[in-house]
Amino acid sequence: MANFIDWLIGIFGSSSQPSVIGAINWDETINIITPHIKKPSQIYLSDATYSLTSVDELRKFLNADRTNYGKYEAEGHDCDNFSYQLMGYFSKWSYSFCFGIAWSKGHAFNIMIDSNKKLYVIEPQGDAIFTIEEVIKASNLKPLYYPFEMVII
Ligand SMILES: [Ca+2]
Repeated sequence: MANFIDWLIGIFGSSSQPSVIGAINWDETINIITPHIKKPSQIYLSDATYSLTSVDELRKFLNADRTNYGKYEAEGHDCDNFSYQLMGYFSKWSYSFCFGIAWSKGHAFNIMIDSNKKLYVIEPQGDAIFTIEEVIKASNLKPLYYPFEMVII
């Protein structure tokens, strides 16, 4: 029953659409991600422009969203599934936000460019939000998230 309720909340959402606070174009998006990916050719952008929202709005969304409560199953419902699920729920609004999936060598997670045009890493298995600078500096975070090997937004 709890799983069914989680599923319903996931489909219909208990959160409202994050506020749109600006926009970003293709070139700006590429320029922000390129320094952090092994091969720039591995950046896949689906829109010419994206809407932006704030980290506060992202936090509100993450608090309402239930993806982080999913059960981890190695080679089953694992890191890639969590990241696809969170991107899916973040893609249900009328606006296409600059929110996507990234892979490092051994992990899949989410990324977002916020309304200050700063790049963030989001861990969909626990709702942690890190600036890209925090990821690069932290010896426990960097091997998990950096550098990116592929990005889809
Ligand atoms: Ca959550």
